[in-house]
Amino acid sequence: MKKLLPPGQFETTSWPILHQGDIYKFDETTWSFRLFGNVEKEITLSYRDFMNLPAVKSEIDLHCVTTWSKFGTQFEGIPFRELIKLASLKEGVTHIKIYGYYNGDPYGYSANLPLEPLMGDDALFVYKWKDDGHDWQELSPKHGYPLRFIPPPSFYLWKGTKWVTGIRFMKNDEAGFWEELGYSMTANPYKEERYR
Ligand SMILES: Nc1nc2c(c(=O)[nH]1)N[C@H]1C(S)=C(S)[C@@H](COP(=O)(O)O)O[C@H]1N2
Ligand SMILES: [Mo]
Repeated sequence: MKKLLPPGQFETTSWPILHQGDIYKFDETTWSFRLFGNVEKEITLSYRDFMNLPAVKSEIDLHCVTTWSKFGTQFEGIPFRELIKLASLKEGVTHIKIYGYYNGDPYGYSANLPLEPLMGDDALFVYKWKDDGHDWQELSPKHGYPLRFIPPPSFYLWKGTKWVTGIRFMKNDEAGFWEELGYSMTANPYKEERYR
């Protein structure tokens, strides 16, 4: 895959760790994932339900708004589109929010995204990764174990919610955790959309 460094970014080969709050401790007995908002019927998945969905492996570049970019990382995970297949969306859904754990609140973190660009192999709920310096391995708790979202490379990495707990389907765009604090709604690194 060709490397294209977005403006204002530098390349790193390490995978830095960035988040607010404490690190979620996985407990399969209490873990669940909700599909809610503008859907005909809300759905709640167990960890087993989620992990039984078809998975893919793909290489996705990471661009963090703090200016590091990491190229050539491979991820294994469940494509966003597999979750769409489970939910019947109401007419007019254009955006989604992916929720995740933050300081004891399962829905304390969120990031908004448009629905349309998330249908490919580069929008994954990830549980394994590898790169040139690391063989295939489980995602560590710090990177979002048991499941974290990795967005397409046309979005900064704060759109990649760790410790995911649900997707809300929306008829309007709505700010998430960082967007409320002044970060970009659209967050395209190639257009250097950092703030709003
Ligand atoms: N639940 C949760 N997910 C989160 C965050 C967070 O604070 N809480 N931080 C985001 C930000 S700002 C970034 S840059 C990426 C960093 O992912 P990494 O630590 O795996 O590199 O996670 C994103 N996902
Ligand atoms: Mo970030």
